[in-house]
Amino acid sequence: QAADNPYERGPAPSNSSIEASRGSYATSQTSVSSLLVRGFGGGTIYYPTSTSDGTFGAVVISPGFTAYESSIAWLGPRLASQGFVVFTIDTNTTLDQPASRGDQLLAALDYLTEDSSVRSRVDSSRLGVMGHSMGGGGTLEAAKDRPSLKAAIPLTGWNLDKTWPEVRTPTLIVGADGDTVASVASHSEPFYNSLPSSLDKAYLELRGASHFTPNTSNTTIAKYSISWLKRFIDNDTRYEQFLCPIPSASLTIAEYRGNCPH
Ligand code: 9J3
Ligand code: ZN
Repeated sequence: QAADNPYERGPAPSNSSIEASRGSYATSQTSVSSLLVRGFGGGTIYYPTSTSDGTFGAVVISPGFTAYESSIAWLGPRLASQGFVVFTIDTNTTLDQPASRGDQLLAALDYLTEDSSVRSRVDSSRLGVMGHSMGGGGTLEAAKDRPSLKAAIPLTGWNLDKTWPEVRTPTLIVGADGDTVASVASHSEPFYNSLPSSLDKAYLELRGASHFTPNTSNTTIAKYSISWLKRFIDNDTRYEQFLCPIPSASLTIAEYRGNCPH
């Protein structure tokens, strides 16, 4: 790791390294039973197997309405292999609303850093949140409630609250151009627009995508999520090149907005 950034992990990135199905770290996983925790519904922790690179930043990920952790499981090894501890969770009930999902993301972060079997591998000062749909709505709730979080990424997020000027956490909003459940016009775009203009923020609209695109492996979601988490959880400016200048529209990107440089 570079002397000027004690948090940087892994080799210098390239476009192919952030698009790859796995990063440079071999990963392990451990299940967390819902019977042994309070405040969320258990889940699976994915983490770099080696302890020789010190601690890692961590991210908790919530599924959406009626869904289970299986619906976001692909992100576990995908992100962990790049050098993060990743906790995909179940919620207390699959019908929990976004505010509850936000509380549950924070409870799971607390469990991860204080009680879990991998707590010694986690840097408790470098944490982030992600989620799909109502879990994305919960991601915004968690960031609003805990401004010490370093990164937030709602994926086709859904929330009745459209205004997020309170957020102080660098936030990447991911929407889908063909989403008819949480249309970008009613959800992701107002979320993005309402975040403070001074905040490190970005809006990625996936092209040819639906509300459920975040439920299966997706290279565009992965490469920009990895870059955002690296840039803001690890303060790893090697990843700034993938975020700024603003990526152009393409076969997979309908629109990208943001404030650069970060
Ligand atoms: O988590 C989601 O998929 C939220 C979208 C939804 O079904 O909202 C209807 C109440
Ligand atoms: Zn609001």
